[in-house]
Amino acid sequence: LEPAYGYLIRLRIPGGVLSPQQWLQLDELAHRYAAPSLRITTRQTFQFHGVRKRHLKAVMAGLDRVLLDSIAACGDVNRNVVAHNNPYLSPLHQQLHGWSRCLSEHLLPKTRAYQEIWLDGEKLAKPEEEPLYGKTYLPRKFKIGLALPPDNDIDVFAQDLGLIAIAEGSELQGFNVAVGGGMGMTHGDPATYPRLADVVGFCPPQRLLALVETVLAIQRDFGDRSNRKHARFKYTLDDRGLDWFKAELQTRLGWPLEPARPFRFERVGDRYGWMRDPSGLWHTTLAVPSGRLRDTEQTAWLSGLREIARIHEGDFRLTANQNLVIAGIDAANKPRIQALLDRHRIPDPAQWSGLRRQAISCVALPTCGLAMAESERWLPTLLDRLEPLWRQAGLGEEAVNLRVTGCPNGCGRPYLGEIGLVGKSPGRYNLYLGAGFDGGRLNKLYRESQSEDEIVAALAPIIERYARERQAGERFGDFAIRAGYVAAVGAGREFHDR
Ligand code: SRM
Ligand code: SF4
Repeated sequence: LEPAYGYLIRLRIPGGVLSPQQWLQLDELAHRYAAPSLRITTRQTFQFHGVRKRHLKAVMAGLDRVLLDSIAACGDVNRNVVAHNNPYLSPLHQQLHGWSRCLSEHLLPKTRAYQEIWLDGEKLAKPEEEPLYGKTYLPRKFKIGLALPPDNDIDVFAQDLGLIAIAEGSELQGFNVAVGGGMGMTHGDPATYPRLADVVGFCPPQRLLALVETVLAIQRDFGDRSNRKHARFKYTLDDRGLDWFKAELQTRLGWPLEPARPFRFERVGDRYGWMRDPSGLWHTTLAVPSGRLRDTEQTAWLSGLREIARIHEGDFRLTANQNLVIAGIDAANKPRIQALLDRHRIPDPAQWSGLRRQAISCVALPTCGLAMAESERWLPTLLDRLEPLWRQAGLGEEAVNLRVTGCPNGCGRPYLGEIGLVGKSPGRYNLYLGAGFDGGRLNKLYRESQSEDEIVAALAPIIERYARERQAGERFGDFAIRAGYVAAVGAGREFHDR
């Protein structure tokens, strides 16, 4: 007899796009083998929680039947590639999605071990060659994301390698290349810190695969393998310098990056509600609290989306903010889909304050073994206390980025929150303020180890003052700096400076 452990299975879904048939299969697997719940992650994919050991193979086989897998969704490899995915915002979406798939496939480990172990594939007779990852793989996980200005909906500067699409009209010219983003740190260890990626140049599409592979190989060869807390690409770059990196990159590639091209991000987060694209198709972005899809008394998420998948002819798109787009709906199907959303009480974020709309939380307890405090289960309580303050101050619709995590690893990218809360111990959080609304500036510690009451008490006067004194168009994070609550953080290394 052994303990009935519940396992986590994370899928690889580059760019977060799923067909209705794949949706129905995931729903079926969730009902048979998981909570039943599906959890949209901050990297545009799904997790099943609580899968029993004896069911792991059945889930993997079920994924395989609809051409999905969980390869490289965890481990010291390139992780799920995230991409801008609001098709109504740009005709370039398709190209970015194509690139996310292409990069994900290109950087997959070549081993057939997954097939052998989970899918009763052929027994591997001899050790395999891993041309890119070698025998020891990468020193640490590696993350790639593709963004399309003006929307920084994937938090491109939080990626190890961020690719910022540069377009002229509907023509993709290439990508600005940003290197060395990462969120994770350890409380009380200033040698660890969140860092935003630096833009180092521009790369045309035909050279992108070579570029991406070479950046990864540089981290493979120079990343610190002696200390896992210092093994991410961001530390390799800070230890050796950006000039060293650019020189190494050019030597390996045999050509230099072109100078970075102008770009401007305006916002992070998703745009909700119905939108019609120029071809006449409709898309609707749903706000999914903490990305958790399950049937509750308030909302029948799984049942509603299952019924929609049965009649939907477009696709489903997961966002890197844990939300969901039902995309490519023709005009005739729109009223039917809206009726199903209503019948299953899927919330309409138009009714929500700007604080609730942008909120993200990581999973944390009860499933995350690294959690120091609640996050997903606490967010509704926190919002119920902060939202009235936001509304009473007259800020109703005004958007602000609230990010909560149960520990400093940063899975909800909390150091990009204009209000960031990071678990310190049960019921206690560090409160960070001052991140950029466009995802281009980290926040900074304002108060340490605060209880829920203390957090509300600390934020109430700042919210009131912001409502009274903000300048035209001034964001909460910018105001927190101008009003002197925190200093602006430049480089990640300055994150802990007092
Ligand atoms: Fe994460 C570890 C959940 C996105 C930084 N993350 C974990 C684990 C697997 C805990 C563990 O190692 O035992 C968590 C599983 C919890 C659970 O019960 O489900 C976990 N991470 C998540 C997800 C599900 C959060 C969410 O609420 O959506 C996200 C899944 C992403 C995916 O689909 O691949 C998730 N994790 C992130 C992000 C955000 C991102 O990638 O954009 C980060 C910060 C960015 C970065 O990597 O720097 C992140 N997770 C970490 C770290 C710290 C890494 C570091 O450099 O220090 C850990 C711990 C570790 O790797 O040792 C971690
Ligand atoms: Fe777990 Fe910490 Fe990640 Fe939250 S931030 S899911 S508590 S590892």
